[in-house]
Amino acid sequence: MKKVITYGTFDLIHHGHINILKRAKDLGDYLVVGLSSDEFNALKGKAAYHSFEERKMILEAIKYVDEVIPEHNWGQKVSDIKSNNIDLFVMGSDWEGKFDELKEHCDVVYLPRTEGISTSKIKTDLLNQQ
Ligand code: C2G
Repeated sequence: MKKVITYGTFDLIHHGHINILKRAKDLGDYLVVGLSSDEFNALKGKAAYHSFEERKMILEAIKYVDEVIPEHNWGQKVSDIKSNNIDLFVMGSDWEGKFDELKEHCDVVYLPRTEGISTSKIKTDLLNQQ
């Protein structure tokens, strides 16, 4: 069984998120998502609309996602890869090259981002509609 992992905040789930989850799952048999905790989001300078538990529930309802684990910090990826027997690490192309050190432990693939959508765009567009 080929196990894939990807990480993110996945707030206000949109088709860009679904696209990366679908493509990541298509590259293997089992997809683990490292979901950023609310505390880690604060470190990333992000304030998610949905709490970790709400974002976890939504992700677990997506057919491409097999398992959700918490992402607490930048440094846990190697131990996650080892403890979950991960074969492939996938991220969107906005992270191109940023996680290449993981190539010592598994394959690393960056997939093209879905253009024209982002959680911050959703927030901005909704504000402008008011
Ligand atoms: N993404 C995408 N297309 C978009 C928006 C997002 O492909 N239009 C991808 C991102 O490239 C990322 C994933 O969806 O691979 C999740 O994006 P975010 O929720 O914004 O996560 P991010 O803030 O990038 O956190 O340790 C890694 C970090 O946790 C990643």
